[in-house]
Amino acid sequence: MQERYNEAAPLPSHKKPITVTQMGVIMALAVIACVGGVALLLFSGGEEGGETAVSPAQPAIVPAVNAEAIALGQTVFETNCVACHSVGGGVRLGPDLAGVTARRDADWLSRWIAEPDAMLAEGDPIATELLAEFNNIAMPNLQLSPDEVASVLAYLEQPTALATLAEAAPSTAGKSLPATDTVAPAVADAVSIVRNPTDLPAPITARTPQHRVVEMTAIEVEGQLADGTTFHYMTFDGQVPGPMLRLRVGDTMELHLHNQMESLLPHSIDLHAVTGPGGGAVFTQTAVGETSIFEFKALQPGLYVYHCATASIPHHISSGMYGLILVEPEEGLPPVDHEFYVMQGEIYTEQPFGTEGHLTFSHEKALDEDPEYYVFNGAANALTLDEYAMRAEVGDTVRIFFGVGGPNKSSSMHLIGEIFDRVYDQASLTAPPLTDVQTTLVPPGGATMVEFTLDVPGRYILVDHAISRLERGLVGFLYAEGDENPEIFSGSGEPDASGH
Ligand code: HEC
Ligand SMILES: [Cu+2]
Repeated sequence: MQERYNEAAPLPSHKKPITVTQMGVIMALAVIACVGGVALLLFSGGEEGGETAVSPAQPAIVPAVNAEAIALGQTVFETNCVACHSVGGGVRLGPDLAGVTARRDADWLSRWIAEPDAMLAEGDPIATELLAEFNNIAMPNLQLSPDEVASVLAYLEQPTALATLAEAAPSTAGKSLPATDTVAPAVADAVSIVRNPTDLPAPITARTPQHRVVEMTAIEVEGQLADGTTFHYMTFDGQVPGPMLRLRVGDTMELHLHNQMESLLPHSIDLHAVTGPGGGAVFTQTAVGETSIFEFKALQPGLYVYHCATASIPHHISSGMYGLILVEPEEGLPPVDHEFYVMQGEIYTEQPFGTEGHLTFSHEKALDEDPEYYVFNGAANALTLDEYAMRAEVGDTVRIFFGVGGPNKSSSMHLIGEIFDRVYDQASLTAPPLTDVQTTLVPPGGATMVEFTLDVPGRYILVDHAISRLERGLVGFLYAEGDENPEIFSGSGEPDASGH
């Protein structure tokens, strides 16, 4: 039983004794299950309407109709506005909105929330002044419906009304109104955003410089973060990481970035393979429904990170907007049997790790660099699932293109049970590789290329050796099929049968 890491990921047919390390991992996993359960209990048992900081100036009684609008407005606000605004919590990318309904005219406010881009384009004097005051960061058009605009204004007018109401009559109103720390149910039709680690372009064979046209689309999507848990991801082409781009030194790339009509926010791309200010971000700030184009020449070989560079940048990156671009040297890379594409990231949710439901992004935790989830290829434990696990045969040479989207944490990349024969440190493909490496450091916005040969069959476990992160979703499997190799590895420890 304890080998069954995940119900959805049955083991391959070859069974073998588990090692001490694997045992450790398995026990850790048991702990996760327990901790997760406790967290959930604590969470669901939490007080309703826990926000009790009620200002005495607020009216104690709110008409039911208004309360509904305020509740909707709070949801709209938490989904669309918290990345840039607080209500009474201080300035973020945009102004603190406490008291904004008192300091601005109602018509101005409704129009501003609906179409700030149009008002800025017209040169509205208040908007222009605000823009200058906030470092020329323009508030995006969030495509809200008139109802949503009205409700968010109702909420901004009485931001603590619900808490007051819940306190005044906890038995009735407290039940039907969303308290500030409840969780919305998981989105029913949320999709898998996990990119299969085998999904990458083949090695380049053309050995003269070429012009390549690449189309990418910024897609915001409700995705599965963990079992029973969903999250609003932002992606390149719908998956995390974005597509791996592959070209040869001397190639030119013409990149077309589309931003879907359905997006809430503008998006852009900064590729570390680019030489020029902003790495592409200057040319590609792309409004909802639009397309931008830029071109660059790949001057230096290497494995580079790309990411969205639209404010709030940590919000966009942590929500999934990163990928790798490989610039092969003129002579190409040495051939190997398998290439895999893996990236590490962090996810900052308001709700603690293990909470079921639709989790919301926490700007505070992103600022504090205090993530709830760590992920390989976008979702918790994704690469342990049968459909996404890496597979090879004994005797094969394996190469992993590994990057850290982050945005904040370095990875101590390690494959339990294997030694990297070659590490292209810092993803430099022109310096000689390091040899015989156990663990390699990869900084945020950085990458590495590792190569090794599999000598012994079984399951190898990809981790960040900052190993607490394993209990927050950061783990992947690599299965090697083939004949046992007792000369290199054998033992007679407890086989599968023992309990916990
Ligand atoms: C990407 C960041 C961002 C998001 C998301 C955002 N805003 Fe803003 N907002 C700003 C910035 C920056 C300003 C001030 C500068 C300007 O004029 O654009 C601003 C200004 C405002 C103002 C004027 C404040 C004042 O003091 O007059 C209001 C009201 C406002 N936003 C409401 C909202 C609401 C409601 C939402 C969500 C539906 C929202 N904003 C989402 C960045 C954002
Ligand atoms: Cu973005």
